[in-house]
Amino acid sequence: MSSLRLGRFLLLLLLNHELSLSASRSFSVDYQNDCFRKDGEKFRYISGSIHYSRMPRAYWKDRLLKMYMAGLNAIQTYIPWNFHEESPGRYSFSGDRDVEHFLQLAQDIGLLVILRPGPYICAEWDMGGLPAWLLQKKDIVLRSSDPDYIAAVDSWMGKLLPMMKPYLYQNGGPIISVQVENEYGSYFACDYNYMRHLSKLMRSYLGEETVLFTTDGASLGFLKCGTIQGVYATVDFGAGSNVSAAFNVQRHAEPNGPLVNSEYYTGWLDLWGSPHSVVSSTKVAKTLNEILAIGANVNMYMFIGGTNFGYWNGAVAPYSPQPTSYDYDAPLTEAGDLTEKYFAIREVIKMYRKIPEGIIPPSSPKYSYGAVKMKLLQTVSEALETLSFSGPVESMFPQTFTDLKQAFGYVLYRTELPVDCSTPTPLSSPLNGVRDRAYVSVNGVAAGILERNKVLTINVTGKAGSQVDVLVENMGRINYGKNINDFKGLVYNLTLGNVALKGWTMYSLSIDEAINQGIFWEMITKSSDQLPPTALSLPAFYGGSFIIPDGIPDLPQDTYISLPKWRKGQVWINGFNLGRYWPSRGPQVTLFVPATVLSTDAPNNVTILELEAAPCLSSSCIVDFTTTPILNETVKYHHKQRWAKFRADLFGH
Ligand code: 6GJ
Repeated sequence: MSSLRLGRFLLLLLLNHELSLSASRSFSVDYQNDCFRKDGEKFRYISGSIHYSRMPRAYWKDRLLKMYMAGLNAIQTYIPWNFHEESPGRYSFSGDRDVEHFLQLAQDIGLLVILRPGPYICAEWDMGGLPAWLLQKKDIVLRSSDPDYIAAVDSWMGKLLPMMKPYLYQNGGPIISVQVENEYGSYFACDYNYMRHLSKLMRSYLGEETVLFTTDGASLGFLKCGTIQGVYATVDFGAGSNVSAAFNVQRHAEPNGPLVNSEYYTGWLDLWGSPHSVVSSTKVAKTLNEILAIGANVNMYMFIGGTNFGYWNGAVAPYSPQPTSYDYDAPLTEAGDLTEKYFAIREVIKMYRKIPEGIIPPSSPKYSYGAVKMKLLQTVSEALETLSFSGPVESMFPQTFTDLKQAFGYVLYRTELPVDCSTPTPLSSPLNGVRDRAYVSVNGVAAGILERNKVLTINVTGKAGSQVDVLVENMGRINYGKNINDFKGLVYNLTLGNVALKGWTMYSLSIDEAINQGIFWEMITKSSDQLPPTALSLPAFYGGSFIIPDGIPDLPQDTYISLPKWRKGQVWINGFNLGRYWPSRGPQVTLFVPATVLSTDAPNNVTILELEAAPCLSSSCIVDFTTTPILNETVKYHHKQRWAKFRADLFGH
């Protein structure tokens, strides 16, 4: 056969394969029989939520396999816009952000995918997944027809959705449905033009046959603004709910079609300063059984929560940030370990569908690498020139992170005392403008901490002209409700007495970049001094390292880092930003350390930014790598205390 004829023959074979593939693959809503149909057959999904952005790429397959072995036939995942477009037009889809690889893994394992690309996703994720650079337009109305918002959404969806199209079920991929926005009925704007625009936009990229859906809380009020013509309406509700009442609400929007709970809560979120949330396995299994018994479709939120690495956590209004752990008391722990809840759910599913036979991947072994001695490297003020890659910015009044074009982390604001303060003088944020926590020092001596909604005034002393440093920490943007346009930094003036402080120099701190460049590590051998033994000391960097010998089978293994007697800060291991620690507030006390960030080829470098006071004048200047997570420490600052203090500061009583 000539090469031309062979080529034609192969092309015909390929086309035939494609056509037969696409011809036989379909997923749709069957309104006559109140069900989904997959390839023409009745289909009910039993799904679980997993967020690829909350676990290392190397662990995706293990988690997905465990979900498959629990009897799930689908998974649900969000795509956080800010995780993939950190600045306009600068995209990242590789490594831990390779969503296509994640989708392919799910398909290879035999799991269908319910995709939730937002653009807003809530999810206890910074600003609900919306990129902070949207706030460059200060009066932008997020999640609306605001033209600047829509332009950014169109651009992002124009990048993302063509990438997703090949993964649609009808095109040979695992994606069976795509959510439009996220619980839009809970948002104040109630902008039908926005929702219509979004659904048209998604259809233009994904085709008319793709099942689009919305999700809202199970109440008529939410459905009023959350549903849109031509997009299938689903609801969400948790364990212990009245299942028939909840689905009756869905029936108001969808008199026919499959019953769907898109977020069946298997646990709940945590907040710094509030007790760890738990939901009983018995309760979760009971309501799950009720849902499956009536033939409804369900997605369990979360099936595995994972971790808010780096600065990715969100916050609940008026202001309570979520911790680094997103364990969620889910059937799989933050570290991917099997729980009693996992098996309780598996037993329920077993009553409704055949469970895969074979080995369930086991919980991972944890290794106790033990104590690592830490040494003071530099205070933030000493490291200013090194850390401020873009150099200082001067202005009469303080600028926000957005003004300074910084999304996450820390900015140091510097000014001077305008007058002598020989007696304690109030330094205040009268309009509650510290977003979110400020570490104040005068002439290099720690003076106190201002905190959003909690501490609006501290007292300072010093001579006129004394240098005042205010290190402001962004603790995570509100991810739910009308205040998600959560600007960070000093968003209103600070006052000394009753006079606004003027004449500011601001340093955006590129800490992650500096640590990745090893900037601190030249000094670890030199440093021997410590900070003075005060209750509150200057924000400072500490370093330590430990060796994991190579050639020992199975090492490195996962572990947890405990920071006994440290108070609050950020921790990096080998340059990987593990997240925030705040054992002085709780309930989380240890941080999960995936083995993927550890090395047997070189010393493992631990870098800590301690914001309040390190335990380094005693023998406990250590961090400890242990085998056990602690997420439920007794809370030191419960919300009742918090509100009383906030009210007293604001109203003086
Ligand atoms: C869902 O609505 C959301 O769609 N949900 C929660 N909502 C309450 C928000 C705080 C009061 S908590 C857990 C889930 C996720 O945030 C989900 O993204």
